[in-house]
Amino acid sequence: MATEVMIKPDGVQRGLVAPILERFLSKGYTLRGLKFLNVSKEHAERHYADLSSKPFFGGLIEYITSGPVVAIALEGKCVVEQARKIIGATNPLAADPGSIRGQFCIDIGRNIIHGSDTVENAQKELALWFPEGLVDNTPVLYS
Ligand code: RTP
Repeated sequence: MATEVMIKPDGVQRGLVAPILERFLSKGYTLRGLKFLNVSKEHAERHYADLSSKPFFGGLIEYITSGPVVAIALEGKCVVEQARKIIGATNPLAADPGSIRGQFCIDIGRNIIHGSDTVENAQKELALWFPEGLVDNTPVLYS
C-alpha cells in the first residue's frame, strides 16, 4: 500500500523538510518517490478538485502555488491511515501535539503538509504526482 504526502510551501520555506521526512522514515515507511517542484495552478486545482466548491478554494490554490513543494510517495503497512495520524488534524490547533501539524504550526490555512485521506484518493494522487510510476526501493544487500 502507498500514499502521497506533500510538504506545502510554508513547510519548505520554514526548513521543515528533513524533520517531516524523518517522522515517516523512522516509523518504518519506505520512500518510493520524492520530488521538489513548483506546482502549476492547473495541477493544484486537480489535486484539490474535491474542494472546488469550498469558500477557501481560491486561497488554497494560491497557497499551494506560492512556492515549491515536496511531493513524497511512501509505502508500508496501513500507510494511508497511519500517515494521516502522524500528520494530525486539519486544524493544527486541534491536532494532537505529538503530530506534525500539532508540533509545527498553528494556522489551518498554513498547515505545512498534506496526506491522502483514503486508499482510493491515494491512488489518484500518486498517479497525478508520479505519473511515471514509483521507484523500486527494495533493500539490496551489498557484499
Ligand atoms: P490536506 O488535503 O491538505 O491533507 O488537508 P485535510 O485533508 O486535512 O483537509 P481538507 O478538508 O482536505 O482541506 C484541504 C486543505 O485546505 C485548507 N483549508 N482551509 N480556511 C479553512 O477553513 C480551510 N479549511 C481547509 C487546509 O490547508 C487543508 O489542509
